[in-house]
Amino acid sequence: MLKTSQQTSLRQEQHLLIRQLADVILDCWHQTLDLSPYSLPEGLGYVEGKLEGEKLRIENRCYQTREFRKMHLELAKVGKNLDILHCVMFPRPEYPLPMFGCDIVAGKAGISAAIADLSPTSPDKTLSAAYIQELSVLSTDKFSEHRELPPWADIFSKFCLFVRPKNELEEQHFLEYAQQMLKIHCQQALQAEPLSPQQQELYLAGQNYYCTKQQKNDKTRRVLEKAFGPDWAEYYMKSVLFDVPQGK
Ligand code: BLA
Repeated sequence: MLKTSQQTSLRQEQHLLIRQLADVILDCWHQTLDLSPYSLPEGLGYVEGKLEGEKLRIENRCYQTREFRKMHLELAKVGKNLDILHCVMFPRPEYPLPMFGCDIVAGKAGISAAIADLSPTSPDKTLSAAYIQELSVLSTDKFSEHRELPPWADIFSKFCLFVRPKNELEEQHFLEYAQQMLKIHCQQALQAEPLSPQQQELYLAGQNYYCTKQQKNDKTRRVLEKAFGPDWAEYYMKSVLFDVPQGK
């Protein structure tokens, strides 16, 4: 049931906005950061599953840098009609950096969810003055439908953009927002200074809190459970999508 061999890239089969954002993310990573490979648990680079209903295919790319423990870009396809992009950048606990995360879910009727955020990991759950200053310039009012966040989502910052884009123009506005946010983040990361060991513990706790909350997203879990069963879904959410970083 599980296939781990490398198949032709899913990317060509994905919704245009997903392909564009995947390109933007990879370009930004390659252009600004000094990337090394990051190994996912054995066999989880490319995965296929089918229990009931439609086939789910997952393709993962993962890197690490001086500043980031793990930078994960995932493309997934459920049957012919559901395309997903998922991306999270986990900072190394040495640095006081927020978590960049984004998710696009595209169905037959278009994109139902597009979200991008830089989520704080600091003890007081706020972004630094430098981030706030840069992010304040970005505009979130170019969308006709902003979506309400679910109850578990108290991890996101006030700069979180969560929309259902109504047309190509709004899709491009989302792409632009995510790109600007990512650019700000990579620039800030390059200037980050290491924390004291006591502070590191606090920021690590902030990352743990973020991961614990993201693991409560039932919509993600349900898609994975349908294709792979509940045990595998639990394992995948805890060890690949939102693995809680280890302290020293
Ligand atoms: C929503 N995520 C969803 C939805 C699906 C997935 C099917 C519902 C779409 C909708 O409500 O219109 C599925 N997302 C997946 C799957 C993967 C995935 C299967 O990433 C991976 C294999 N989710 C994230 C990240 C964020 C995120 C990094 O992975 C934010 C930074 C957010 N996704 C997120 C939120 C919702 C969502 C907030 C809406 C949840 C809700 O309305 O209950």
